[in-house]
Amino acid sequence: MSRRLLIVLVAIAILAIAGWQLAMRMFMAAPGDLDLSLSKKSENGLYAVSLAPEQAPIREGPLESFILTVKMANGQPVEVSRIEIAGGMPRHGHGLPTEPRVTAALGDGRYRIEGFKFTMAGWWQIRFTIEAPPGRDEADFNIVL
Ligand SMILES: [Cu+2]
Repeated sequence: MSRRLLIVLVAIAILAIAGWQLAMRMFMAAPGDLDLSLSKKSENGLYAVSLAPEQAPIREGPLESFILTVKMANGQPVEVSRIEIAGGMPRHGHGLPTEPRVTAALGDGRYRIEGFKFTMAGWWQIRFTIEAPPGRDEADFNIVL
């Protein structure tokens, strides 16, 4: 093998490794401007929704539960008839590995939601769809592990 060919091959290998590392960083990283707030208005402004992990910090691996609090946007109580839960990792194109569900209505608009399992580090998104007399509305939360 000529010295020149060897240099070209080494350069290609270095570029390939750097490219791979950059790709992996993109794959793992959450966008820098991600909204990490755990209290917000639902998308159409109907409800004030907040999410509190029952264990802190949220860990990769074990089952996790949250308390979701739903009120009218002005803070008044609302009779929630249904909460749907969806989510996943937007950068990875996969959903939640488990099917979390509401296991208790605790009063004052608070609901315990159990059965989340964050199987990988990175950016997770959780979407709650809330049904109540004022209408159906969604709230998305971002969690970065
Ligand atoms: Cu993933």
